[in-house]
Amino acid sequence: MVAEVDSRGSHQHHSSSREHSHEAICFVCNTCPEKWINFQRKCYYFGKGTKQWVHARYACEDMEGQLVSIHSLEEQDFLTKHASHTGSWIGLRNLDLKGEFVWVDGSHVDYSNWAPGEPTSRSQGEDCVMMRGSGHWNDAFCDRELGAWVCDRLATCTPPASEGSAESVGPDSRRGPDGRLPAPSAPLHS
Ligand SMILES: [Ca+2]
Repeated sequence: MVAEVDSRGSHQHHSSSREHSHEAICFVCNTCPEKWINFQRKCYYFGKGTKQWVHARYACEDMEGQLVSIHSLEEQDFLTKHASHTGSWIGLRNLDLKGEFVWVDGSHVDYSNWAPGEPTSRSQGEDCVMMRGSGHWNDAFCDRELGAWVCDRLATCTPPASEGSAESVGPDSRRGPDGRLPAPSAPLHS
């Protein structure tokens, strides 16, 4: 069972119309738009083309995504496998004078994968973060032209196809007036 909660903290309206008063429906959340790759509950787009950080951010937003945020070793490993070997912009940047890095999508910085000696922003004014081919992070100048970037967005959730639904749905299906199959005690032979 997957709770319908957006782990990144943005709004996601909770739909209860299908869940009231009967058994829970387990939604499968792995549907992605074309050209996006699913991993766990998110979809990833590996963009190619020379861009500064802010233009990579816009490119993701144009596709209804965000520059990627990374929250676990598993997610990092997935990205390292798929991302450009020459480095990709990610959604982390240094917003303020305190030197704190924040994710574009507002999620907590609960994982990091800095390269040894990084970040160096405090002394050098590097405020935008890239992922090297090794997967390690480096803060870099935001106007640097990088050849790749990574976007993410939540995967779309769909209820799983119930067993036998493909042949049972029809004009004379056994579904009741509320659209549900009868209780298991009802005879199911045809
Ligand atoms: Ca750096």
